[in-house]
Amino acid sequence: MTSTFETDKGNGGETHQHVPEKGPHETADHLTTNQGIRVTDNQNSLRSGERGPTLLEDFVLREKIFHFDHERIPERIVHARGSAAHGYFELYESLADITKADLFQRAGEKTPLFTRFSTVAGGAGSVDTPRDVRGFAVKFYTKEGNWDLVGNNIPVFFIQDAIKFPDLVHAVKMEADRAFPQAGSAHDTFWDWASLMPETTHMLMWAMSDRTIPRSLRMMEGFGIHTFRLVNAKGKSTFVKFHWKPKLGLQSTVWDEALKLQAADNDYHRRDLWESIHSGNYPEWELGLQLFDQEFADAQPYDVLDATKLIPEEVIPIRLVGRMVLDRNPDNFFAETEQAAYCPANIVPGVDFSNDPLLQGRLFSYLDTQKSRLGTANFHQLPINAPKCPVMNFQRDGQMQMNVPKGRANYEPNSLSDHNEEGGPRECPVTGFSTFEGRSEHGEQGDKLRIRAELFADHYSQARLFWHSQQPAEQAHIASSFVFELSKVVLAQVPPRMVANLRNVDENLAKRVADGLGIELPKKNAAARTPVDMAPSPALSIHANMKGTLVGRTIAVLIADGTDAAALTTLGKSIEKAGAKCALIALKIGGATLSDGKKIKADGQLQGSPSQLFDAVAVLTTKTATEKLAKEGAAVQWVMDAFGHLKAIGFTADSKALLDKAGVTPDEGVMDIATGFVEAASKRYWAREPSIRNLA
Ligand code: HDD
Repeated sequence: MTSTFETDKGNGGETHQHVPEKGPHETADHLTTNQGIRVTDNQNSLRSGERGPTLLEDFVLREKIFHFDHERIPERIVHARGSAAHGYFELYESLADITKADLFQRAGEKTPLFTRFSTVAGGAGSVDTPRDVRGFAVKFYTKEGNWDLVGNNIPVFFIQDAIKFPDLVHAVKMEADRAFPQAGSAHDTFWDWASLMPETTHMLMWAMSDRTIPRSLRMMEGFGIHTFRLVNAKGKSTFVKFHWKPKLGLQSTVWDEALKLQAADNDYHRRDLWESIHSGNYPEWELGLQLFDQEFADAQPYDVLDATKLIPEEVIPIRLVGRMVLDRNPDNFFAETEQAAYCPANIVPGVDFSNDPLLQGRLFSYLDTQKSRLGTANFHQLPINAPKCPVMNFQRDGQMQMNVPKGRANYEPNSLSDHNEEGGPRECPVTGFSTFEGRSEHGEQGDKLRIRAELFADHYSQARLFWHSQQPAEQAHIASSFVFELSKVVLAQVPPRMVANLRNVDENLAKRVADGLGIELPKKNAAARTPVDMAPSPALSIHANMKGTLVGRTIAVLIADGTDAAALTTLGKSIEKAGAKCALIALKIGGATLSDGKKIKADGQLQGSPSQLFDAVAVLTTKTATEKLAKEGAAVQWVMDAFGHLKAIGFTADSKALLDKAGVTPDEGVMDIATGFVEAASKRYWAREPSIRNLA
């Protein structure tokens, strides 16, 4: 298609569009080269004679191959695998009392945004469901410029100081010499490094929890992590931590399910996000603020500038101030999702940084990395990155300059405007961004020192808080994840060193992990600062915050020839009434002929649609069909896995034989379809787990 580039009106205050002039015979679907020359034949290169050599002269071929050869750009050094969507932020109430940021002034006002979710360790082509932290980056296109809130789905981070980031990333990504494992932390170098860095302990607890194996990008929280500032028109600053709360509630998979999802669908999360938006089920999150002042900060047993610490919601409640709705899929993955360049340094008047040393380092890294990734200092002109407000300055030139600035003035101050010529833009002393003038009385200024503040040395109190805020099933998952990951570590010195650290978190946890590894409980690692006990925070538990809802979920129904048409209609209606999608699975994608003689198409073929793709399953087959399915490995596995993944299973008297074959023993999540299956489907059955799997 025609390569038409348009610069956004926001760039340089200039509008400069290349619109191909229409030739006399031109229609919109003319195939052309990048120079606009119409192409007669896109199937055959130019050759000398019918069977002769291809000619160098063939500019159509050369240009096409040249462009193809250069299609790839360096992937992100971290967060390479991502999926994104357009949407908007809608403000509930004016926040003018705490911030002058324009997007927070008028209740009901919508600000466009682009949100990208990502895994951290894997490459761009890696799977969606490894055990990994998820990035949660939001670019708000405000009227006063772009504000990027570049967060994760975990409210704390592995390290306290940006100087450690390259070590963290080198340790966690595939190992330098062998280039494996891809997209996972279960290997020597990560645990070698982490076990030597006690400050990672709190985040490790989160990473080993089910937070890192989310069911859907739509069902996870987001966090700005650092303490930021909001500044109002009078110059008053309030500290803030940003939260995103998913409307669909929190939900994760279980580990065995996450592993099997990697085989069932590499793109499980990407597809889920894309399909839900495509079908009009727009995912939503509420933006929450934790607001506090210096007096509160000074009174805490942790430092609010330390990114390995959180503020429990029970201590500072979250004020929900607006919602983000993602309502449009990107038109082009590369142009938008891949070229999106987020940067925590992109803030607007009314928002400001804190002295968090991790944040301060990030302020450098992102702008810098975009140059090596996108190849030019002009990447801000790409449509996905361009602000939706005027951009006017004296920055000029550089590779891929898309704007055509006019006039002589490319410096400032100048007096050209005084002489009736274009003098260019001027400073904005009142409306411009002015850095909050923080006072230095809290040790925020002074001699140049390579040290950390005293409270940063407490590496265990909040790890312990997290552990004690989890429900028993969640604790078992955390302990088991440590066992799984450390069992993959070959370096003998590493697992005991990690367990020695865990003894500072909780003796019971450490003992369970040591038992699970089959090693002696090592001597406790000396803590740099004695941990304190904090009141448990139920807000940190996923299980305590799951919504008993089927909205946004999918229930699969296994059908076969002869399936009762009326029963299927009743079941399908009640699934849809509960807000879920009903997926029909059959031996053949062509579907099945129901009891009423009508053929119904399937949504998935059984062998390609294992039950880990669904939130609950039901088997609605005749006795004869069930007997046949009981000899089909994929059908038996389908039910067995649903049971193992703690899902509800619906059956009928005729289909129960399949469950028997799969070794499914009825419990409160396994029931006749007619006796409350759809209601039961909104839950996972944690109590079942100890009967089917040994957890640490
Ligand atoms: Fe980072 C990307 C989140 C610490 C350096 N980071 C990146 C992305 C997310 C985060 C979500 C992907 C954005 C996108 O979708 O394009 N990073 C975080 C969070 C951190 C954090 C929540 C701690 C609270 N990051 C961090 C540090 C450094 C970086 C301390 C370096 C000093 N991060 C980068 C980077 C990346 C990046 C190398 C890679 C690609 C990119 O920026 O655009 O600059």
